[in-house]
Amino acid sequence: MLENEFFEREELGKLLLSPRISNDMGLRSHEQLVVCVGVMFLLTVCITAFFFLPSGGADLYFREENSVHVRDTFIRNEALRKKEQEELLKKAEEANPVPIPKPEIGAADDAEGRRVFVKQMIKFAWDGYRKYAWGENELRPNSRSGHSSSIFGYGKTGATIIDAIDTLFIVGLKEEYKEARDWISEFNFKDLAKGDLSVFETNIRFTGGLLSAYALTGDKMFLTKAEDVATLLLPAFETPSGIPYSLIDLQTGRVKTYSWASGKAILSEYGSIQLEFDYLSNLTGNPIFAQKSNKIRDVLTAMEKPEGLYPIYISMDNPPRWGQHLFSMGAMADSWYEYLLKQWIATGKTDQRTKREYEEAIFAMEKRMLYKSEQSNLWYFAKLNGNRVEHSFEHLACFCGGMVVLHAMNEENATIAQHYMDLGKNIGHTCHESYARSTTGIGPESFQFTSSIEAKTERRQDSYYILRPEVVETWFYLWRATKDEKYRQWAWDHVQNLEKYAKGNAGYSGIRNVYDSNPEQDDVQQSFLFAELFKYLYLIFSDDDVLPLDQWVFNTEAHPFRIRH
Ligand code: DMJ
Repeated sequence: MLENEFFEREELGKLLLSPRISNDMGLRSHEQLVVCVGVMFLLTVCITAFFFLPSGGADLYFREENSVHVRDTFIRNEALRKKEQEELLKKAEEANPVPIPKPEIGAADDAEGRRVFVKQMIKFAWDGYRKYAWGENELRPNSRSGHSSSIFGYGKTGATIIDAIDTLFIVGLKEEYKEARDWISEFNFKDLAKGDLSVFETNIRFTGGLLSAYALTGDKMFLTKAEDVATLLLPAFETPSGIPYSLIDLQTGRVKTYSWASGKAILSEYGSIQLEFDYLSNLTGNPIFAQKSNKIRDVLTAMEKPEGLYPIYISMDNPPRWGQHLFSMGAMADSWYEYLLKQWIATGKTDQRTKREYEEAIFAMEKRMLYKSEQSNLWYFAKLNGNRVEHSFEHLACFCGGMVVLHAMNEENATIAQHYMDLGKNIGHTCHESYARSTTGIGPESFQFTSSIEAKTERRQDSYYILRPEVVETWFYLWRATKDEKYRQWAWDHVQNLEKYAKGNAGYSGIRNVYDSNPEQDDVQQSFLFAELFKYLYLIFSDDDVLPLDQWVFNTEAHPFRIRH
């Protein structure tokens, strides 16, 4: 919230420096002093109070993925945040009066036109970031200022630059790529990072982004930076079991788990290290990274899984113990399954243990958690809490359609391949229904299946959309696998809805309620918009020889790594 601090300081400066205070009021010098001290006291109270207010929208959204407790805070603070954002916007309008011109939808009636249109969207969003938030983690597109969510700590580490650079390269935004490259060549993560960083997010966005920039360009600088970042994360792996802590402070070296996780690590986090670490060791010849990620895998292989399922929480002792028996295909679990499959593919299908563990895990989930809705025959993975079934499916979980299709594309056994192709189509359809059944044509964060609703939500706290990619990601894999035009059309519908509802003054923003015909924007342009949503949209309108899936595998942040053959 540094932008507010800046504005407060500006106001403070104006008040203290303005000669009109004393002249207009006709006060003597000791009275002026008393007035000044009074004003300063009041301002100090205001500024201090400000720092105790909750942080911005995306912080809450991110934490919301992980903790139900935060949802209450979210609702309570909504009105407060709205007011705060209106003020911010007003001040930003004064400070930056000329908005960047927006792209026109034009004659985008074939794949090429649509691809060019997506490229224009990327340029528009990038220009906004470049102009108003360069070096910050993310952009507030309406306030036209920097933004940072809690996953990045509180330093200005240019997350958008690193998450976006491979997309800039792929779509051919050369000037923009060059500028990003120059910034990264001076990037010193150790100096810039402040506070608690998420080990998982740093790995998938920073290490992953830099590795893919290297894989695409062959520019060694990116590989060196990727190794630097990953090396800084290594202290988090110093635990009895080797399962890493969730958070690390690079300045103090302090490592910890989330306060709400009761000392436990999270499946999707410690389980989504292997692609990056293994690739890094392979490229650099430095074995330490692969050793760390293999250790996690060995520990997991040795553990007994309840009915073949992987609970979300695990202790960090040696040997570790599972926490509460919560199972999901979505938040806090998702990319663990994704990485099992992709690690097998990334190693040129040589890692058979990983393939077997992937198949066993998905099979167990199909058995216990896969449902078909009663009225519309929509397939989805429910959540399990012990034996209690929650008929809820998340936007995050929609990635699994693409995952099973990718399995089908790589599977030799035709029956198994057909089974997962069908499942992928069904999941892609369900997630499309969650979009089609909303007012904006954009799907909510989470949706339910009950006797009265299917693929919709009536929960206010689940109705938002923060530019997530998982649904388009699944349509991308389905397009590549089937060449059914409907997947391109669905992607194009999403582009148009983004234009209508998510476009802000200088970029794209999340929306607070997908069921609102005039939705309020959350004023956050997530870094994964560039890394994932834009990339998948661009690729779905491209030919298959742009990043062919038999040569490239995407990490969970959609950063492409070369498959080892
Ligand atoms: C991304 O950072 C990654 O895809 C991650 O695995 C899950 N969530 C976001 C996007 O929604």
